[in-house]
Amino acid sequence: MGLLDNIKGALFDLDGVLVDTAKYHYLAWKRLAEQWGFEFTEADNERLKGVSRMRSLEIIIEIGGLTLSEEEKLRKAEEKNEWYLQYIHQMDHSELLPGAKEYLLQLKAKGVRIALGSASKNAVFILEKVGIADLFDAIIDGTKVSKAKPDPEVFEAGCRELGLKPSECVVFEDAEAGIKAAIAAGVYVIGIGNPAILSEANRVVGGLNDLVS
Ligand code: B16
Ligand code: MG
Repeated sequence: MGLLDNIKGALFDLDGVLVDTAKYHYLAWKRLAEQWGFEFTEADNERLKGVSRMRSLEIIIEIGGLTLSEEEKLRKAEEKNEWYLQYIHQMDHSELLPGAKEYLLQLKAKGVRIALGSASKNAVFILEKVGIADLFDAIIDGTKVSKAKPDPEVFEAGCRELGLKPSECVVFEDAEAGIKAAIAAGVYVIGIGNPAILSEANRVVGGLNDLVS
């Protein structure tokens, strides 16, 4: 715990760390798969966590054994996003994961600077819906980076926007790709979720509520 007492910056992934938007991504992707006439299971959905929208679509196309032109891919990704937006439009503060807001407030009270490091292009909208947007000193999301996790770009940009060195920061991540991205950026990473899946993280906790004191 000593390390967490001395950090100057904290970078948070969104889906799976602060909110559970994976269930809405799942519903929207499933609807697309049903249109195509194949089943998309919750186990398949695990492969999409932390992965960009276009890469997610490519995985689904692979599962369904389909071939799409680049133009069709863009159209289908847009269609999925419209359904996803309808789901997340209903979100409110009750959808924050346990301990998320409390932990952010606790870090802020200690003077720790806070950044978002998410692959989502809908991140700002979601932060506003659940009422925590104003707690962030920097927001790096899918609209600001060109290389998806496991590339370190998102976390490198987060440290830079906070004006801190990677060695002064910590990343909170629920996805394997995100943990690899944090390691590649040289940031200490705390995995959120199952230790068997997140074995590359420096430390794993069940949720942010385990860190609230
Ligand atoms: P969007 P994170 C990721 O969020 C999700 O885990 C992933 O399933 C999704 O495809 C990706 O955002 C892109 O989201 O379609 O909203 O741009 O975990 O990086 O916060
Ligand atoms: Mg995530």
